[in-house]
Amino acid sequence: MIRTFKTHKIRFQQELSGKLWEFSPLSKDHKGEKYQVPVPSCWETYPDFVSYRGEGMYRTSFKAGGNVRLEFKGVSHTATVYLDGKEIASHYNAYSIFSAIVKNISEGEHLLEVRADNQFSEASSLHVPNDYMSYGGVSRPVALETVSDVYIRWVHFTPIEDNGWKGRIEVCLANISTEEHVVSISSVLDNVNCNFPETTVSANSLVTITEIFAFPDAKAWMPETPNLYLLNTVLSENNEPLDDMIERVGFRVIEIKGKKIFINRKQLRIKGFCRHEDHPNFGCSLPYEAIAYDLQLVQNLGGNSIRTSHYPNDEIFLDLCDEMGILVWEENHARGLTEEQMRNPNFQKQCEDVIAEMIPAHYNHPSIYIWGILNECASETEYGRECYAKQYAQIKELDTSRPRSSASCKFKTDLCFGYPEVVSYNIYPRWYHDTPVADYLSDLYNWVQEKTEGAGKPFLITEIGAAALYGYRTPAHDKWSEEYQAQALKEQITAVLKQPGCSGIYIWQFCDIRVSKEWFGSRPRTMNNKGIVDEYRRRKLSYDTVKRLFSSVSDYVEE
Ligand code: ADA
Repeated sequence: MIRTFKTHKIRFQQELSGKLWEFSPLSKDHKGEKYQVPVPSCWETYPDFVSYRGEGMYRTSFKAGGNVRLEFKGVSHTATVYLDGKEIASHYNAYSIFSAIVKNISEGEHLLEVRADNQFSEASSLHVPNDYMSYGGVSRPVALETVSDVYIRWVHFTPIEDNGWKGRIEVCLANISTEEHVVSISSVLDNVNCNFPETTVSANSLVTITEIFAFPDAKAWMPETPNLYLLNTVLSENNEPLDDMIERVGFRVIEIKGKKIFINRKQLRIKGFCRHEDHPNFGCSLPYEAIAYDLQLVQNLGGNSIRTSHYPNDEIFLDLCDEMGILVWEENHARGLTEEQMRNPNFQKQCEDVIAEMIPAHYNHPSIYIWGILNECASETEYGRECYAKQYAQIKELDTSRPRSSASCKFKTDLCFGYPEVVSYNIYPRWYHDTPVADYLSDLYNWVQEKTEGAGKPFLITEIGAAALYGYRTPAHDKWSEEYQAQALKEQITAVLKQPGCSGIYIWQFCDIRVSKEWFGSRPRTMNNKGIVDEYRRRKLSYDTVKRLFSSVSDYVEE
């Protein structure tokens, strides 16, 4: 599965994942070994590679000809791609989409090879030993397409509420030939025909056309009524349809007014979970059914949002959140980087690339209501502030329709609250320190209001929680017991939901996850055990505590 809906009818598209590929570990310890493995997958889920950190070559073949476009939804975490033995692409980062076009290849069978590398190195500023696992493999779907010389690169839809529903449709066209092309573009959404003026695309260039159209009969996308519409755009030349792009959109507008976050004019109360893409059977390559199961648990718990900690998520996850009405905080890839790590010469470019790939690819998902950056990075330093400022500015250039934020752990030293629309904090009273939650939270909230440029802005708690080892039960209610976690979460959730001016909470975290054994944290089981469910999604005592508290308040704040 590439997406949960077909994105092309005219353009030829074939999924190259969803079947077995050949895998060869490129390591002296596995010399000459070859395996048949499913793609997408992580090699840590192959019987003899549970802790393999190195390189692996994946091979498959396909039949095609003409202008071939290969799209990789994610290769973990550094990829080099070869077609018929010739390098055609390389990409850093497991969590963002990249593609390659090879023009005018001969009709017939072709060899596709993908070298994946999950090693840490000085060249890698974002994938570093961390409190999550950096898996290896072709970890997300792969699509093969053939495109005409002039084709649709992307289509973006921005809902507008203006005496009824309108929408701005932007279409980016690419001409990969040496001749100029004059094309016509027409879209259909909810039976409304949206025609663009004839467009000339010069040789070897890109052009973006934009129009606003009215959709008087459209129904709003809301968590409780996630109405979705297909936006079907066709490119024709001389009245011959050459290409198409089918996107799926929802009519919802996110607004910030004072300290409040609104969706279609209703004030949101966020009841969320931070979730890593992690599972003992799948690594970070969770299939559709496993993702859907997680989302069903989130809704069963009374949750209405997921924070994609700490990287852009798979499109199948976002498609399901669109369909199930689950709000998403999506963030670029970074966790807990120090100023020294942020001074890695590759850091700024590698962050910029993730943002530049994440936002255009995920722009149309109505479930995403906010963009996040740089989880717990050095926002208390002057250099860090410059980096945050650049990344917030980059997001604003790519998307003015959504607020921005960053989850900070810099208690009373954060310098960066002047840039984002929403102020967010990760706090762990009752776990890393035994301060009463309400006192700690109100002291922090008041400091933000009195001493920072975050005053008067919406305020979110983006992490709070405690660990519990599944099955460790004790009447002593000691730390690491399920009883302790349930008690801590009860105090934490109650305090956050009561905090005036606070728009909601993300519990850390949905499920227990594997962490890089190279990380200094030395977590029990080499796992982060703060899940409400364990890694197999077995419920801990805190599950019912969270469910009771989240279900006791609505998704919206009554005025
Ligand atoms: C931080 C971090 C999370 C996780 C958490 C914890 O807030 O953002 O990724 O490491 O701490 O479990 O301590």
